[in-house]
Amino acid sequence: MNDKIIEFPKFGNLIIVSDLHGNYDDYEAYINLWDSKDQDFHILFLGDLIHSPYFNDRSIEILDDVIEKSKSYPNFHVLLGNHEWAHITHTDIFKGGDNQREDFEHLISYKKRIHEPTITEYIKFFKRLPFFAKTANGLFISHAGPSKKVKTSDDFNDIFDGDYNNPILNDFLWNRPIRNIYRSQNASFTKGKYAERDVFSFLNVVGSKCMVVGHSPVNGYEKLGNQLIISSSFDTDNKVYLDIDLSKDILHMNHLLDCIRYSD
Ligand SMILES: [Mn+2]
Repeated sequence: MNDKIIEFPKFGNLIIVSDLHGNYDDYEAYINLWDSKDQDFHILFLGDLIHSPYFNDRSIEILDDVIEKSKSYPNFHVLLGNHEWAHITHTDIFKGGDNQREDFEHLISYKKRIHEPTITEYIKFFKRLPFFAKTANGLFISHAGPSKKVKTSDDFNDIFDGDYNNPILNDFLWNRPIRNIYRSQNASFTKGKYAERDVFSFLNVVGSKCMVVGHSPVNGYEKLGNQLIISSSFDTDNKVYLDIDLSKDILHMNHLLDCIRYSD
């Protein structure tokens, strides 16, 4: 099995949590929903654990705990997000005029006083993170996307070539949905974006029924064709996570909408 795709079996439970961006309180609240001792009870974070635009950035506390849990629990999972990817590729990433890649490096030295663990050690951890998850009951899960460039299963399998600048991988870390207001816009405006039909054709290629992503801040959740976008922490008053019974088929969006829970 490729170590960049997690495959969940047709039994047990799965909690799905999207972008935390350094919010440790939310991280803790979601961890409390999970039964670490039950091997068939999984928790999956969709990436972007780090980089807060706010004053109290607790990205390091989250990461240190995540690294510990990843070592101890086979039922604890994290996908790569574009904010972790920015450190792997040394790409600057801006929010409100701040360079969040540089700020994160400063935060490490500030929190640790000495430079241990270093950014290099965090990057090593980021490089171990998978890109995707698939469930036997019908879901495909990623940080963002899909990529319109995936037309065949070969296109999809070629993503796993070790190159973090692979353009298709980048789409799965950065692409955003085209919402209604954009529909009339021209082709250059839809670059790096995807529509309902792109979700359908991608799911067809990988043989899944529905897709789950985070990345784009939404008010709790938003549906785009057979894709569900969730916001579990960042930039929403309605924090949503998913509670999936892996033994039950998810054949269409109504089955997936039934799995939506509000965290507060
Ligand atoms: Mn993101």
